Amino acid sequence: MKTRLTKKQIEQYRNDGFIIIEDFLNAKELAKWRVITDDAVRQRLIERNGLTNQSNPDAYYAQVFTQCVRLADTHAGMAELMLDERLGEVAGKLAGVDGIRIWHDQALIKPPYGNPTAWHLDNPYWSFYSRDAISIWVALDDATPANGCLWYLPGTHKTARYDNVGIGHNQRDLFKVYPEWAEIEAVPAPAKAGSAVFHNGLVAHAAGANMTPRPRRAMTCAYMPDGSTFNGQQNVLPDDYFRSLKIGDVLNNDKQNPLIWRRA
Ligand SMILES: O=C(O)CCC(=O)C(=O)O
Ligand SMILES: [Fe+2]
Repeated sequence: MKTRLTKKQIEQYRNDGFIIIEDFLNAKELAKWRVITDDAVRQRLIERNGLTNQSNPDAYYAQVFTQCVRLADTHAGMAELMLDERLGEVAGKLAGVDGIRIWHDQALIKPPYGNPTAWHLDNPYWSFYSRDAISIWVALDDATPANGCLWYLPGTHKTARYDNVGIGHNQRDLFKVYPEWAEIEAVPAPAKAGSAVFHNGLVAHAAGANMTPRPRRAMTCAYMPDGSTFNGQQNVLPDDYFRSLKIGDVLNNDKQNPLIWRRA
């Protein structure tokens, strides 16, 4: 795993709101991530389909990607991958924070000839608001403009508010909320299998359609800076925990949001 970051990479991440790290995983690690992700997704679809977005496979959103959230909760191999301190270290150093907790992992498999992923922001969906939230998106297949690699509107994390839109049928819905972004030229983030893209939770991003007869697999994880507080939204919080929280409470439950890295 390529954990060394240059000053230039950190600067680029902070300016653009995203960065591609080529060959983040080596060949052996990539092989392991593929096997574990495939197994965890297969198991989730068979055993707990209701926890996926595949209960109605004909729905538009089901054909954007097969989405399996918090696989580390139900798959020991995935837990081992996701709890790796090195992932938190890279995320934390890019974000410039002192500690990194897992918000949720998620596998995102864009199916053959799958729908595009409409422009959106991530952090507004979650139960905390932070300008330093960050996600990792690891390509398990070569992600290209042909099969639905990510695209970004660079710099938008700097002016984003916590307003958002759902990932619906219209690519351009986000511009109803942020008309000032509609003229920005989008930048693709092609990523060879094993490469990783990190992005800020407030940067505008999207993915194109998969115009190939093969799936485009990605394993991702969203991170919460340590010390973040509850904003009143449930998102992936279990009912009991959600009901016990008051707005402003620190989200420091180590089982729900493991602290995987702390600055030395
Ligand atoms: O993989 C995709 O199509 C979208 C990914 C995304 O929105 C994310 O990782 O936040
Ligand atoms: Fe996203």
